Amino acid sequence: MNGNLYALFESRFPADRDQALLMLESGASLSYAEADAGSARIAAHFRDRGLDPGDRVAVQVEKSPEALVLYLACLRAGLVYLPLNSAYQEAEVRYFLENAEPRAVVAQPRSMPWLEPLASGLGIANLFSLDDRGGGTLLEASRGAPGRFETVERSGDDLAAILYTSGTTGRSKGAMLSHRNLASNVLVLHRLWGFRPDDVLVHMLPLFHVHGLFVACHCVLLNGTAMRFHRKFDAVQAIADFGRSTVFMGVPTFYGRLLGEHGLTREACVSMRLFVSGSAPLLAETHAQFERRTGQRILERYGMTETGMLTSNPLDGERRAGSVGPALPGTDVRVVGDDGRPCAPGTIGQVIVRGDNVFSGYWRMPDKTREEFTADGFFRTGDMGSLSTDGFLSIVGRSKDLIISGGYNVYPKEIELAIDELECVQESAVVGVAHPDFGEAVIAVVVPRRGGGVASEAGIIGALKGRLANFKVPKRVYFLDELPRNAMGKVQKNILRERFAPEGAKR
Ligand code: MCA
Ligand code: AMP
Repeated sequence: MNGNLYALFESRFPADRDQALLMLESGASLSYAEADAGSARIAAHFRDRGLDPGDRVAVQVEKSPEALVLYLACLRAGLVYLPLNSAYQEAEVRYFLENAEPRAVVAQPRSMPWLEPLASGLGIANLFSLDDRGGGTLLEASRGAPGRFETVERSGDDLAAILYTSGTTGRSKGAMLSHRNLASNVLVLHRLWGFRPDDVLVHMLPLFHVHGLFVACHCVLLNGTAMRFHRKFDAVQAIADFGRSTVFMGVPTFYGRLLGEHGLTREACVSMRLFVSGSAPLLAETHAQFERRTGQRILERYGMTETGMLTSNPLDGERRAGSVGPALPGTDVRVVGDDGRPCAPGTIGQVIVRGDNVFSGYWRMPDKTREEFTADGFFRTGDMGSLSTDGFLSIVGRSKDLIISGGYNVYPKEIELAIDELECVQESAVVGVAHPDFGEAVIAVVVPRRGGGVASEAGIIGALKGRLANFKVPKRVYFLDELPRNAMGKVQKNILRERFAPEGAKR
C-alpha cells in the first residue's frame, strides 16, 4: 500500500469530487476535483524540472487556496515540504535555505529582490513566486502541465515535511516528519474528535505551522468535507461563520478576542459542535467565560511541532479546564523525574513522549537528536507537567527557555543574539511577561554599551524589525546598568520577570 499521505486523503475524498474543499471569503469555492487537478499540475511541473522524491521545497507565502494546493502537490510528488512563516525576514530565511538545501523555493513576489541573489548564491535553480491571489510564476509555469498525476509511492518512513523550530541555543532545528507521523496523528484526531459527514470547519489559522496545516486541514481532508477558509483570524467574521459551521480550531488569543465581541452568544454558536484550543495554555478563566457566553466547553489539546498532537480532552466526557487531557491512543505520554523514573500522580516532572506521531530527529543534527531522546526512544518535550490519577495531563511550565506569544514560539536566545549585535548594546536578556491579548509577550532588558552611542527603546525596536519576524520583536525595551546574576553568573530571569511584569509589554 502506498504510504504517501496524499493517497490516504484521496481514499477519503467525497464520491462527488465537485464538492467544495474550500469555501472562500469571496463566495467562490475550490472543489476536491480542482484541488486534485491543481496539485497534479504543480507536481508534474516539479517533476519536469528535475525535482526528485526526497528533494526539499521551501515555501514562504501568504495563506491562500493555492498555498494549500502547493502543499498537496509536494506530498504527491514525494517532495519534502518546508513551510516558513511569512513574517520571517531575509536573515532568518537565509539560515533555513542554507541548512535545508532545498531544490526549489516558492515565495512571495515582494521577497524576490533579496531572494533572487540569495537563491542564486546558494545554487538553488528553481525559484518561483506565488502571491495571496494565486498570481506569480509558479502557476504560470505549471498551467500547461497535465491535470492528472500518479501520486508517488512513499513508505511511511519517508519524509513528508521539515518544520523548523527555534532552539534554546538560538539555532533553529528542522524537525523531520514522515508520512507515517502525519497520517497516524490525523487518523487518531479524526476519530477522537468525532468528525461527521456534515462537518464544516472555520479555518483562520496560518498554514505554515502544525496547528493550521496538520491539525485543521488534515482533519478536513481526511473527512472529505469543506472548510470556510480565511486569510487570517477575524473575530467578527468567525462569529458570522459559526452560524453555519460546526468546528473551529484556534490558539487562546483567538478565544480571548472572540470574548471581546458582543456578538459571541449562545445563539450565534448554536450550529457549532466543537471548539478546539491549543498551541499555548488556555486560561481557566477564558474556558469558563466562553462556556458562560456560548454554552460550549472548549476542548483543549496539547502538541508540538516535533510530535504533532499528544493529548486531548475527551469529546464525550469531562473536558477539564487547566488540563490538556489524557494521552492520545497510540501515544505514550509520561511524566518523569530527573532520574528518568515515572513520577507519582500529582507530582510535577518532565513530560516525555513516544509514538508513531513522534518525529525521527532534527535535520542534519544527529547530536542534538540524541540529546533530546531517552535511551528507550522517548522524546523530551521540554514541558513540565503532572498526571492525575485518571491520566489527565496538566502542563505547569517549561524547562526550556521559551515564550509563546499569540501561539507563536519565541526563543529568547535568538532575540538576545540579535540585540547584542547592535553597537549600542553591552548585553541583553529577553523574557516573557503576561499580555492580555497574546498571553505572553516579549520584552527585552538591555545594558547599554559605554561609548556605543545612544541606546533608545525606539532605536533598538526599529533595528530589530528588519532582522526578525515581527512577532519576535520585543514590545518594550527596558534599560539597566547591569543584569541580575546568580553565583554561577547566570542571568536571573525570574527577577527580571517580577521586576518588569507590572510595567509589562504595553506602552
Ligand atoms: C501579530 N503580532 C504579534 C503576534 N501576531 N505579536 C506578538 N505575538 C503574536 N503572535 C504583532 C505584529 O508584530 C504587529 O505588530 C501587530 O501585532 C499586528 O500584526 P497582525 O499580523 O495584523 O496581527 P494579527 O493578524 O492580529 O495576528 C495575531 C494572531 C496571529 C491572529 C493571534 O498571531 C496568529 O494567527 N497566531 C496563531 C499562531 C499559530 O498558528 N500558532 C500555531 C503554531 P507591529 O505592527 O508592531 O509589527 S503550531 C504549535 O504551536 C503547536 C504544534 C500546537 O500545539 O499547535
Ligand atoms: P511548537 O514548538 O510551536 O510546536 O510549540 C509547542 C509547545 O507549545 C509545547 O511544547 C508547549 O510548551 C506549548 N503548548 C502547545 N499546546 C499547549 C497547551 N494546550 N497548553 C500548554 N502549552 C501548550
